[in-house]
Amino acid sequence: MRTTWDIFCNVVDNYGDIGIAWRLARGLAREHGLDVQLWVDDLHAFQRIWPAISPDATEQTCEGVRVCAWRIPFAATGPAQVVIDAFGCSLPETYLAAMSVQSPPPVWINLEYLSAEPWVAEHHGLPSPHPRLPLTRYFFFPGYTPDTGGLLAEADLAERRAAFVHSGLPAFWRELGLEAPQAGELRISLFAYENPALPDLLEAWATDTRPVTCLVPEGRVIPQLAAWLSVPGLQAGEVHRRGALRLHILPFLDQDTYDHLLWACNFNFVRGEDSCVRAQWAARPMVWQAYPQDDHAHWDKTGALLAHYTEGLEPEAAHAVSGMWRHWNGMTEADSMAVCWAAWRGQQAAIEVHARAWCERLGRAGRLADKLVDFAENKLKSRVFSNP
Ligand code: TRH
Repeated sequence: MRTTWDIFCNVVDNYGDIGIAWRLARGLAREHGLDVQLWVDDLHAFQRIWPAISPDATEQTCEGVRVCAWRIPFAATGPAQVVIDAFGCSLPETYLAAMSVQSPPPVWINLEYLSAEPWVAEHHGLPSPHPRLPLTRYFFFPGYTPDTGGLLAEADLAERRAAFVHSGLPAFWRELGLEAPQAGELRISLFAYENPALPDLLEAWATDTRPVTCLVPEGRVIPQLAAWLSVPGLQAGEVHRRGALRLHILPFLDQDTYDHLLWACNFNFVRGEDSCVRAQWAARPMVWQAYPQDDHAHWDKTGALLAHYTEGLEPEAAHAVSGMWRHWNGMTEADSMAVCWAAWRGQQAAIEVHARAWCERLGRAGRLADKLVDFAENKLKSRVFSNP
């Protein structure tokens, strides 16, 4: 019998929650042969990143995962052997009550947000007893070191990327309606939240000495781009030129095609959590915009990843990377964006080499799905022995 897993995903904001839950669910089903059910409270958001999802279906099977609409009141269902609440979403009360009388009780895991901060390793795997019910919930922290929950990645990710870069690029550019890049052209993908640093970055690209093509999937940054271009709005398919800069508006892509975009571009601007990890696996230079939090709590996260990411880089290249990341996240305005961009351009070759080396190093943290399965299987075994 295959072990049953229920993953609960409450879409709070944007696409990160469902993006991560979906990547995890399909990985568990495909690579670990598990019987996975994914409960999602916003199938419309899900459909944006995975167009095969029907937003009105109560139940559907996709990529080997049973996708269920999480509605209120919650449909009565027997709990799975392993229950994941992604990012601390509250499980339905009726489901919790059923968990508490199941024998042995399910392994209950709260999948936490990814961070490179040092405290993550100390908290990874810690138990927390439920205040009322005879249940224990474990905190599972993804992270960048082997003593954390590791990072989401498919087992064949590196091979698929290498094959794509080797022979898939011409067809990919055609699919997006672009010609192959000309010599010296820089192709940049831009996925960002609204950002006061954006107009100066666009200016820097427009005045670059070589051609810059910026590819922007439709999203939150579009109104700012339209304002900078002095146009009333922007639609997918539009192309605008300002000096050396050519801006291409793309439709919002499905999750796998977005990966291809990251693999195809020379430089990726990403945001939040999932695209940040995917950009690192793309082995290309990147700039991360952390999800903005109250009291600038995201600056600690940015600083922690930046410190880790720039380890081993020559000081000038590390300075160029830090300058871009810090300016882009509003952490400093010591240098103008024009200065940051010139520094980045000056160190581009070294930063490209580093991005490839960093991608190799990332594997040391381990793959999140493997670690989660090991963790859950160990707990399941100990429960079977203590509940004959
Ligand atoms: O959408 P996000 O800003 O999500 C955020 C973060 O995860 C943040 O940590 C969390 O607290 C907040 O949501 C609630 O960024 P993220 O994490 O990169 O997720 C975007 C997802 O969308 C990712 O799976 C990639 C996918 N995507 C597509 O499928 N197509 C696209 O065209 C683009 C640009 C992204």
